[in-house]
Amino acid sequence: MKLYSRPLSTYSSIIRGIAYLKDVPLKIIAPPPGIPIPEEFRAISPLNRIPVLITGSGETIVESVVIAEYLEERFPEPVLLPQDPRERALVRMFCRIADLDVLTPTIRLFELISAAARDEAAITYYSKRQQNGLAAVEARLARGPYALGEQLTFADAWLTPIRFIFNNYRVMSGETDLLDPYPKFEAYEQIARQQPALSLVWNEMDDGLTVFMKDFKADA
Ligand SMILES: N[C@@H](CCC(=O)N[C@@H](CS)C(=O)NCC(=O)O)C(=O)O
Repeated sequence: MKLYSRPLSTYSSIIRGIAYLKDVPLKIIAPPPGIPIPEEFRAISPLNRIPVLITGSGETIVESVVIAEYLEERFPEPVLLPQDPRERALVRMFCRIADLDVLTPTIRLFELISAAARDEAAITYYSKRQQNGLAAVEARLARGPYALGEQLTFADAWLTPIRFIFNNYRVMSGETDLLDPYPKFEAYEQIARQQPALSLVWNEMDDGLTVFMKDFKADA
């Protein structure tokens, strides 16, 4: 199987985390260089986005949630999506909230705070959404050892890259105290850095960020 991924891509990092936790035999390939991803990549993924999984039989699978569930079904050990329907719903709900209410507004805010002209109304709107999302995630987080308690789940794969981007976001936005009301979310960095598969993802993102910043400065 092949995974098209970039080290700093949050959605690709979710999938790498699951693959590393499950020890999935996977060849990781970068799409052609450039931001946005060059049009030629559309021949591989019609939506021109990563992650993209190419299965052993040559099927193309896109969308992180779908790839995650495919890997869970193909490689059931260790279980990252519990069998019990209630537990399953709680894990899935956590991941959706983390994606739609924390990651999505934060990606939008990265764009807004980097833009030449400051759109205060949009920044206020997405900041409020981001804070509501962080509060919802905080309310559901356990106090360890993993995101939702005793077992590693999909929630850890989603949370690791999402928590990662906040270190840079706090610097770029100047909101150094942004995570003060969300102590479990803030402390999740320690959990991610201590778990071998998750720390691999964290370190790959860190390396990806270093390269990105170097290229960004060279272009400026
Ligand atoms: N809903 C998609 C979102 C994927 C996505 O937005 N990926 C970003 C990278 S993190 C991307 O490929 N953006 C296009 C680009 O960088 O040109 C998923 O869950 O897989």
